[in-house]
Amino acid sequence: MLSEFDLIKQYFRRARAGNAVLGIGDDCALLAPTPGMQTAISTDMLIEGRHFFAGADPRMLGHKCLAVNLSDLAAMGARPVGFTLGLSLPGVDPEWLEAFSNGMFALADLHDCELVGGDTTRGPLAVCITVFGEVAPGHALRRDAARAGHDIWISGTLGDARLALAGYWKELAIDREQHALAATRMHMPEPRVALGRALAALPVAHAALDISDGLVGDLAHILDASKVGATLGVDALPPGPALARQPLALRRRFTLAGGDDYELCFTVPSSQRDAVLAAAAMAHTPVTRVGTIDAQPGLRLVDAAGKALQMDVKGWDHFGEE
Ligand code: TPS
Repeated sequence: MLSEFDLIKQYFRRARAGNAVLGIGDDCALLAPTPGMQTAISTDMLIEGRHFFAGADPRMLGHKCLAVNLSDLAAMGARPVGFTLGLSLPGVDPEWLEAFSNGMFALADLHDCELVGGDTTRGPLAVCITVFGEVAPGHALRRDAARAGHDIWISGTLGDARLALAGYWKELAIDREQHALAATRMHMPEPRVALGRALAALPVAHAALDISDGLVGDLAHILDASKVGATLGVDALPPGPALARQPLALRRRFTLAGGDDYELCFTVPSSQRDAVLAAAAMAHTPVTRVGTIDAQPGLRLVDAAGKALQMDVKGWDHFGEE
């Protein structure tokens, strides 16, 4: 049986040099921040049974646990630098650890984000990651920066992760192939780091967040923080490729309030549409304009003809359901 120290050495300590002055192995890691830059920090915890199913594929799980954290850096416009990993494991399963760490490091390397420390313990399967990033002062994409007259934009597509969940829950009968397509989105989200950084570099005011609890619930955070309202074109919301094959009512529900999307929702003055499209092209990330920020508080939903839609949708809430 591997000891905790052997386990870390075997699966989480790596030979390659990284960004840290001192990486894993001492009581603390030492990072040397780039002079003049601000540090962006975020933590996301994933618990078996709540954020992922028991028996989840370990390689994809390793990817997703880091991806949802990188998504928070993306939503701030920050460049990833490093992360720490807190891991609670029911036991030592070498095959599981190999696959988990490979999935996690494949994404970490893609973003030059180094594992600089962490802790492992025996317990129910749970993964807690804290990421560190850097952003130039005044450039972070804050939730309080939306203003009346801004366009609302979304990266990528929405709702496929929720469709996959509906399949697993047997809430809906979904064609096998379509479910597999949707499940890829649920298990392997792509953090929009390049887009976030390109947006942060634009010399205009902008707000952003990443959509984890569903667009309606998450957009409300921007509206609250910025003290504004919004009009959202429900049928302008881009559905994922699997959800696109589903009926209109379901498309509307799952694009508005799916959850687990990890796309960016951001607002930019409407005078800057070309600049947004140029930033998106540079980041190789599709973006869609889906609504406008208004001075009038509240969220108004409209259809393709601009007609008001009454829909009872809300975001994902771990505590609200009880
Ligand atoms: C087994 N789900 C879990 S957490 C979350 C969503 C949509 C929102 C973000 O959470 N049940 C299982 N797997 C899943 N992926 C879901 C439910 C869906 P947080 O705010 O904690 O980051």
